[in-house]
Formats: sequence, C-alpha cells, structure tokens
Amino acid sequence: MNYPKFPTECHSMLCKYLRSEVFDALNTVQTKHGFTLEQAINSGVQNPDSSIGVYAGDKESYFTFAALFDPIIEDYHGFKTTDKHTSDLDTAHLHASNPDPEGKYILSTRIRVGRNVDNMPLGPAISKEARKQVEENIVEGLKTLDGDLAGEYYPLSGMSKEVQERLIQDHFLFKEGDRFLEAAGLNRDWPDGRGIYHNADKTFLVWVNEEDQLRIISMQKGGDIREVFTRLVRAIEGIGTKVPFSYSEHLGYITSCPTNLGTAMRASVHIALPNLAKDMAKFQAITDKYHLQIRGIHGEHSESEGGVYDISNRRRLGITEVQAVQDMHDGVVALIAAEKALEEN
Ligand code: ADP
Ligand code: ILO
Repeated sequence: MNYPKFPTECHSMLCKYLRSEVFDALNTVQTKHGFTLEQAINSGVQNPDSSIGVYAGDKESYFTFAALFDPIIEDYHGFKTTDKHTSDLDTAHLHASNPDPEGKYILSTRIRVGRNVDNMPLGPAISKEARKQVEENIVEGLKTLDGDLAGEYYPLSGMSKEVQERLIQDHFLFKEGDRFLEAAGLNRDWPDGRGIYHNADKTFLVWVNEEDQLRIISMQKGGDIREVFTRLVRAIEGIGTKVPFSYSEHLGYITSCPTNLGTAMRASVHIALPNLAKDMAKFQAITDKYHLQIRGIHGEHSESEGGVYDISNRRRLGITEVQAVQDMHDGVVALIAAEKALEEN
C-alpha cells in the first residue's frame, strides 16, 4: 500500500498520527489473524471526515500497530502507555440521585458497554462462520438470564423492514449502512449473524455483532441513573458468567474502536436544553469541564432536534465504570442548573 492521500482539511486522529515513519514501520506487518494496517485505517481513508479513523481487527492489533494506536488512545482518553486501567462496577460507589426528579429536562437514560468474545477476531477481521459461532454462543448465554433480564433474541435476517425501522427510530436498534463501519469491514455479510435481544419492557437489550460482538444496554424513560446502572451491572455479571469477555490488563475491555476501550461504557441522557443550545460556547464549556460529549438525537453523527441532545461521558479508559457514570451525572446536574438560570433571565 502507498501512503494514503488525505485532503488538506482532514482533522481525524488518523491524519494526525499516521506520520510517514509510522506508516513505513507498520505497512508490512500483520497480526496473527492476518489483519493489516491497510484494513485498520481504511475507514479513516475512505471517510476523511472521521474523528478517529481507525479500527482494530483483533486484540493483537492494539500491540502490533501500537505506534499508531497508542498516540490516538492517549489523545482521546488521556491514557498513557504506562497507565493502568481498573474496573469498578460496585453500584454502592456511585453518588447519583436523579438530577431531574420532576422529569422536566431528562427524557431518557441509557448506559451501554461494549464487549467482545475472548480469543476471537473482532468484527473487522472475523469470518462469516466465526461470526455465526459467536452469535450462537452469545444467544445461548442470554437464554440463561432470568427475572427482568429474561427476553427474546430477534435475528436481523428475517426481521421485517417495518419492525427494524421502528426499533431504530425508537432508539432501540443499531442503524444499517453506517459508512464508517462499512469501510472498516464491519458490515460484511450483512445482516447475517446480527440481531437484538431484549426483555419485554425494552429496558435491557443486547446488540449482537454490530461494531462490537456485544453491546449490553440498560435504558429507561426519565433520569434514574442509579436504576439504569444497577440493571446494567446485573446484566454484565450474568452474561459474563457464560461468555468469556476479551480483556487486557493495560487496555481494559477490548473493543474494535479505540474510543471504546477500557470500560467500553457510554452513559447518556437525552436531555432538553433549548436555552443552552442558543449559547454553544457556554454549553461546551460545561461539557468540557465534566469530560462529556454532545451527540444528536439519533446517536453519533446525527443532529439535535428541538433542543434535545444526547449527553454522555467522553472518557472510557483509565477511569472506572463508576467514574464514567459519575462524570455524566455531575455534568448533567451542572447543565440543568445552567439551563434553569437561563430560563430565569
Ligand atoms: P452507541 O451508544 O451504542 O455507541 P449511538 O450513539 O449510535 O451508539 O446510539 C445508539 C442509539 O441509542 C441511538 O438510537 C441513540 O439515539 C440511542 N440513545 C443513546 N442515548 C440514549 C438515551 N439516553 N435515551 C434514548 N436513546 C438513546
Ligand atoms: N470511526 C468513526 C467513529 C469513531 C467513534 N465512534 C464509534 C461509534 N466508535 C470516526 O472516526 O468518526
């Protein structure tokens, strides 16, 4: 492969960190699953508007291509190669009452973690047969869950377009045809091997074989962050006894995108902030202070509608799960206070 041509206005981390000496050193190496630099960077090469632009094909990619991945990980998470990641899923350590008990601002709360199966290639490098095997193993594990975590698995192949579209619009299901995932090789053999598991109330859901092999999700209306986190922890622990998760002492839970490493957790609220939305500088000063990310109402790369935003923790590696949720909670408290102050003006 020749050094890729990036447009001058490219601001992705790939453009920033793929210096020619890094490219030359990594261009001819590959991981034990045969994953190459060309595959790792294809999403960012095809999509110069990427914010990151790289994906891993297996756990080994993070070490084989460390000269590229390490600076990206440090830039995104503030996590150095000498730092250590630790996990804390103890709900007693979380200090989070509902920031909006009257239900005026927070429409819904969702916390998800990404997980992948130990000793298997990640989505960008997996074969059709191995993906199917992963799906079968996960579904077998999910079938053992009981109580409010008991549910049904719905494979994407065989699902009607109407049902699929309704689930996407209602924020329960991943969307189809994402160009970033497409170029990463994550949409190969679509829809084979993909699906969604959920309980009757759709407060507990698991996406199978999307960007990661599992996305374990707890969500509900309103702002009871503790209840959502507590349900998620029970689900992670229940599934973890049946499915061995890929984990590294250094990088925490292994995910196909480096932004998700560590806790692999994104804790978010959908929140109405119509006044703050008119002063984006003030809005962003608060989200920066609390390490939060602002997304649109239909997830990443989407827009806000009617002053409603998706606000979530930005950092995932080098902090614990409790801290990730705490970041989101504390930032949301500050955002609501700022919104209220603007209402009174
Ligand atoms: P992910 O969080 O899994 O990385 P996305 O940003 O694409 O990926 O979000 C996935 C879906 O979850 C989208 O439909 C998004 O609107 C929905 N979602 C995210 N946060 C919330 C929330 N707090 N309440 C309801 N839906 C949410
Ligand atoms: N590859 C995309 C998305 C990066 C972070 N988000 C997710 C869903 N992994 C980009 O570089 O903009």
